[in-house]
Amino acid sequence: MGIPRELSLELYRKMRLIRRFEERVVELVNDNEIPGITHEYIGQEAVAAGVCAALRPDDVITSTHRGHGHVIAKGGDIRYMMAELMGRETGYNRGRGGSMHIADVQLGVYGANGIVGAGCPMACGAAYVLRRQGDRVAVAFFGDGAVNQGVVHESLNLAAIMELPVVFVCENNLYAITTPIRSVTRNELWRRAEAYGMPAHAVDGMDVEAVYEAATEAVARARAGEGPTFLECRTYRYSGHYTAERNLPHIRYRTEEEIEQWRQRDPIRTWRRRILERGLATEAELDGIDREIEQALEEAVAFARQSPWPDPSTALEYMYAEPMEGIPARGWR
Ligand SMILES: Cc1ncc(C[n+]2csc(CCOP(=O)(O)OP(=O)(O)O)c2C)c(N)n1
Repeated sequence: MGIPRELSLELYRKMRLIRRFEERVVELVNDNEIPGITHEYIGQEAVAAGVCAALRPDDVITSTHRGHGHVIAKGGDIRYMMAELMGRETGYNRGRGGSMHIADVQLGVYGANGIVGAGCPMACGAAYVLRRQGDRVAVAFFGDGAVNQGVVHESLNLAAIMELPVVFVCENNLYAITTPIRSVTRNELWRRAEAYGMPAHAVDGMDVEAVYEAATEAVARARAGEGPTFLECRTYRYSGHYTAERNLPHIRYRTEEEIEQWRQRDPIRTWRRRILERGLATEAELDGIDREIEQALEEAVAFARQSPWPDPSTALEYMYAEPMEGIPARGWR
């Protein structure tokens, strides 16, 4: 019954890796080894892990400013991620993109994105092309705040009328920076997508199994040519909107009690317990996975630290796409 052993352990491993990667990243931001700030995904791990487990390697995703979890769940290499965050030449984007812009086209990661909602039209565009090439699927991850962006509504409408193979994954963590969703959106988020004519429903985003099952169904629909689905995954970020929020004690928009209530439903702890209850693994086996993750993390940090900085003389490289011969046919050249 339920998810088989191998996948159960893989989901555990992915969620735990995302959590520990981010905890390590926060330490490195505090130590100024990672410049600037990052947006933590801690608490939301079940969404990325559950959705990406339902995908094939050749499917694609678009991500958000809170994208580390999505990239790791899609199979991203944490050595290249750590190097990217530290601004090194060996990073996914040669140190130019940083935390908010990790992309790996081969891996099907069409970019994390700092523009709220912008991943939705990108996923539609990708899906439009993918559909002509076979049965690949595009997933757009975005937050509850993005649901009030016009571009998201255009994307939902377009995907519905064109029956595009897209799964819209809204991670409703209740807040857009400090704005509670209830103060800007009256009805249930999934109902808006339903109005555009696609299956849409709410999912427990703290339960990786529920997310995996909902995503599997949505992906199967898309693959079969039956068009888009909208999943509102109800989840919570334990940390502030971004790393520096902890230095802004006057910013108060949620209570300690609320945070604690969600922590009680921690997706990793819950899943670990369920694995043990189902007899799919022993404590020792799960501890072994935890240890492997710690080692992989330290290797990633060491890899990044030993990697060279980009050569300043190349600062202007990779700023613009190379124009393709003959496109546009007439125009600016
Ligand atoms: C188009 C656009 N408008 C505003 C912003 C500023 N901004 C950055 S993050 C954010 C809130 C996003 O909230 P949500 O979509 O719920 O994602 P979450 O941060 O909760 O993951 C806003 C308004 C932006 N980056 N892009």
